[in-house]
Amino acid sequence: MGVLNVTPDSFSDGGLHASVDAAVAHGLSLFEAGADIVDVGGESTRPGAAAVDAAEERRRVVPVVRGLRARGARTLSVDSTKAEVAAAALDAGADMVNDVSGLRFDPAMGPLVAERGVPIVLMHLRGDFETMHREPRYRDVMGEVVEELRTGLARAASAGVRPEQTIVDPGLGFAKDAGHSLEVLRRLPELAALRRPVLVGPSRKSFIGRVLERPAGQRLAGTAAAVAACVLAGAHLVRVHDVREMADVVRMCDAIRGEAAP
Ligand code: PMM
Repeated sequence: MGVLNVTPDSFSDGGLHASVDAAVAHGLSLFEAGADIVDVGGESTRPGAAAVDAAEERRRVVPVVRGLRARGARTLSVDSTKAEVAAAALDAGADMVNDVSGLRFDPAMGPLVAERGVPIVLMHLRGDFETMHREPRYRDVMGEVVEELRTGLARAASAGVRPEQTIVDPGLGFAKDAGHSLEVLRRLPELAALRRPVLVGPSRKSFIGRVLERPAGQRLAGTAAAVAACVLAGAHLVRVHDVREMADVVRMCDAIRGEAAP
């Protein structure tokens, strides 16, 4: 899954795609580089980022989804916690929803996804975008992530979402400090208990910066190491900015796992 942030302030690629045309061209280049899915997002979740209302988020996301769809994009995902934005993106041709709140922020999201019959990523996040970076505390981080994702799956089911349309994500860096994110990566196989495909988003994140003491623009090798750890631990999807490089990492890990004969 390639990341296409159409926000003025995302932490690692914010402001890069000033125009719709530039964003569409970048999205197409992610598919050419080997992405199976491109995830289009119009709200930054960076600490301290300004909240975006649904109308502004729609204005950012919809033309880019429409442009990509018109130019033959493969699978398109919309990264939003708002049902209104997701509905507009699905109308414009998106195929699936990536909800980092795991259906917690907008009660209309579950019913929308159920009605449209599209896949949904349920990510683990505690609190909201404002509070999630304030000293997250866990007794047993992976145990609690698994249980809270299980609750998210139940929330989806009670909204009428078919279980086979759900994907789970432990939410690296969301209400997790660097130690928590590293422990989640170390214990990733425990997510198999949920019996759903697993998506992980380690790309350029601050836990890599904490280990390597490098800014977001210099975390390519750190991201490669984290992506390898994810794939070798059984992740089915990885959400990354540097698609060409990470596609090689994934192919290599698949070969090591014996899943892709050379
Ligand atoms: N991370 C970000 C945004 N959306 N969605 C999922 N499912 N998983 C993630 O880890 C995730 C996400 C934040 O990173 P970005 O600002 O580079 O998009």
